[in-house]
Amino acid sequence: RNAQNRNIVGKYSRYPEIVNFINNIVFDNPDIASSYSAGNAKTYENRELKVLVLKTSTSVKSVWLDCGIHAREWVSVATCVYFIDRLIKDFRNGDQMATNLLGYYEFHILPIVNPDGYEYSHSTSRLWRKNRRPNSGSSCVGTDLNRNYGYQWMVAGASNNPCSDTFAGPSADSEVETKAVEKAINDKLGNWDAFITIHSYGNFWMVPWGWGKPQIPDYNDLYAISKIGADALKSVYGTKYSIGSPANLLYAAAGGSFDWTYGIAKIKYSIALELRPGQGEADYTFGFVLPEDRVPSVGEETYIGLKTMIDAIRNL
Ligand code: ING
Ligand code: ZN
Repeated sequence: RNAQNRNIVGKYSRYPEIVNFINNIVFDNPDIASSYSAGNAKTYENRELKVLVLKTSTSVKSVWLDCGIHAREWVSVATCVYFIDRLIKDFRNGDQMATNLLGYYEFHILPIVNPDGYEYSHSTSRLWRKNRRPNSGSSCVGTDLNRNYGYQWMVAGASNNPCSDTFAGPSADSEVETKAVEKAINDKLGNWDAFITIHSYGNFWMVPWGWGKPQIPDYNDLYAISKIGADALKSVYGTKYSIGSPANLLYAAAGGSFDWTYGIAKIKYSIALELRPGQGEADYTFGFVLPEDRVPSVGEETYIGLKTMIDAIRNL
């Protein structure tokens, strides 16, 4: 166990600190924690996509949670870290919902889908969004990983210009980060009860589709479960979320991860969140650059919202 490190829970932290955090969790909790490298892949800058698995001997189905697909959305990454810490603490303290959840589910948590971009947003350019792989024939770097997934790729809200922040990549599933997540999902296909991917900002609790306005066949079921989560989240600090699809709440955007998990991997409860700040809040003008002292409350409310939603899915 590496005890030299600062406690990163409730803080913004760097990629190596999060790798250490996961390694320490595994070392300290050998009965419930393990980790693997998604897709056994390395990013362009040679980083691993380290997934933490939390489960018990009775876990039968699986839940996926990822954060940090977009580099600048730091509060997303910090919320995955908070979620891991709090779920383990609640479980150890005998919290009923945490006990029920880990008694039934295997959690796969990837706190940073886009480590190269994340580090670049810390070192060089705070508002960087994409990954950091160079594009052939252009001096502009990076692909928007949430436009790169291979379902209805490039049909709306994505760009074929490598200099755009929403560049969808040279082809569908071209990026190692995309392929790694798809491989991890494919390796347990049919076993996932939920896929949850976390962004910031705007306070949105989102269901597919991103690619366009048509309503999914399961809309009413996804809405009901989202309402349970958003109500639980609101009960903590009064934060209000709007529920709906990206195409209806924000803008149409194809190639997002949850369109792929819903459309291709057939994970019914495919959910995407946009964390704080939300419109109408005093913090709204901070946008992606939310002050670090908000991290513990965002982490806590999101944890309560997600755990309540997942427990409702478990009880279906
Ligand atoms: N928002 C998401 C984006 O990629 C989204 C919204 C989610 C679109 C899921 C499509 C699918 O644009 C941010 N803030 O990145
Ligand atoms: Zn995002």
